[in-house]
Amino acid sequence: MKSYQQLYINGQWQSPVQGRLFETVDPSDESVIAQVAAATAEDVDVAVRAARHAFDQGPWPQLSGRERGAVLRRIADGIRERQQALAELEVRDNGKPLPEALWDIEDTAGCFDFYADLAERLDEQREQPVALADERFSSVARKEPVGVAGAIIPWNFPMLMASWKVAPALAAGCCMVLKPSEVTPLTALELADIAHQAGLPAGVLNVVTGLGPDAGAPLSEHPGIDKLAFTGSVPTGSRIMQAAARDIRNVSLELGGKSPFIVFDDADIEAAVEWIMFGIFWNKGEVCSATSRVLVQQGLYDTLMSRLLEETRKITIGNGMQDGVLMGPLVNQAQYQKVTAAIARGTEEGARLITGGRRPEHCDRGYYLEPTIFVDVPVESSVWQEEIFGPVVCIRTFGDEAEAVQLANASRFGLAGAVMSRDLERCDRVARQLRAGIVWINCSQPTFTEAPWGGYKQSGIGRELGEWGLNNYLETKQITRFDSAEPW
Ligand code: TXE
Repeated sequence: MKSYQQLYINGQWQSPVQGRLFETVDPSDESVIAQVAAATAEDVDVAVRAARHAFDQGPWPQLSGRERGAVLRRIADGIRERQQALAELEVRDNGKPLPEALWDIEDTAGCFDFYADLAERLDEQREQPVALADERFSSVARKEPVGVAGAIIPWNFPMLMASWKVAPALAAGCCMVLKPSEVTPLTALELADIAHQAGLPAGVLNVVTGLGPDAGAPLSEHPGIDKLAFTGSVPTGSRIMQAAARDIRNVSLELGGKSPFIVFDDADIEAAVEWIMFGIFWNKGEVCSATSRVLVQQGLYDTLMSRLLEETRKITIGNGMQDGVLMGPLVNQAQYQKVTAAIARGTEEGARLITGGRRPEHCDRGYYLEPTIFVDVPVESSVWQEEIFGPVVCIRTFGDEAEAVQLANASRFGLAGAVMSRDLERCDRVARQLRAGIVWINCSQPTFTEAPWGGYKQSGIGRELGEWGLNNYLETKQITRFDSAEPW
């Protein structure tokens, strides 16, 4: 078994060239969980070369989809065998409650199984005939792996976010260098171990832990990378896109959000309350598609608010390992400072804080924050406009459907949105007007491995999950033959 002080490169555990380490911290009590290998540009270079060699010379891209699928299924099995331990590790590193972490790990395994199926299907669907108007020629469109992918992922769903990139890349026949977030690096190293045990050939998956500027930046700039896949903040996404632009590398980005949740006055109030609670307080609001802006039709406002306040006050905050805890600590000190600063700014900007905004009284250590609700939020305020990425929801009223749509779309983000109403025609109409990549009707947040995930506007470029996720890692080649005996 590996040590967290080593990187997984070319099928081996290796110490970082400069021997540097960084600490990963348990946000529930601020204790150090582990010292972790801090990769630098030299290590990234070795990892990219290993992936390059595995792609250019190794068997992986040449295997049939069925053969690759078998390895992916063994990885899924390996994840399930360690589900409890992986979930507990995720709780310590990220702070989320254990039931949520168990759910993440189950979904992670499911993602590998899903892409195992798509890898198999690729065997039948790799080449499709293209009908040409000029019948002297015949043509096929053929799907081939894009090559070596560099994946940079965040800390909110550490292992699940790894699977959204690793599973489709491997299914497609790509090789990969994965850099997890320095805030939650541990389960990505476990994933490397599981992949190794599952018989993944050397160099196909390489995991380099390290800081963004020291390991992420060299990965995004490395000329040996054919494709960059990133999930994280807009500023870092922009840097990655600039690095990709230098050598015209394929890039997909999943960035932030400020997702609206529209409640019409004919909606089922209890259901609306439940979905809002889940949408913003699940995973401490550290969710890119979080229900961070709620738009309530005037007639329903008072009733909805009193029920929402009632439910919010019932939330049990504490260490994610304790039974009955619904909300754990924020992921780290930096995020705690970012969220509390945003709350202070919101109050200064005229939004009315009606609950939360403070550290709970019973928590003297750890990055705990009460669930927070702002009302009467000015549309130009930063709390309404900017991603906070914490358990903070901003609520406003609206008069009619047109105003709801206008307010919902007035954002530089466009990741997700939701609409609640008993009038399904209205739901469908509004869903089609929202400028967002994911729209939920009478629900919020359920995520399906089969369905496309990604954003409009500054929420990103490209789609993950489903067949769209696989296509991220495939090139399309045209092969055209001149069939005529006549000269051209
Ligand atoms: O993000 P970063 P941070 C948002 C959220 C949060 C904010 C900051 O609003 O408060 O981002 O979080 C790597 N070159 N989201 O600082 O910097 C980094 O090591 C290459 C939304 O954690 O985007 C990590 O692996 N890589 C989001 C990854 O980028 C670099 C989830 C994400 O970190 C790099 C997380 C560089 N120069 C945060 N600098 C979502 N959409 O789900 C950093 N990284």
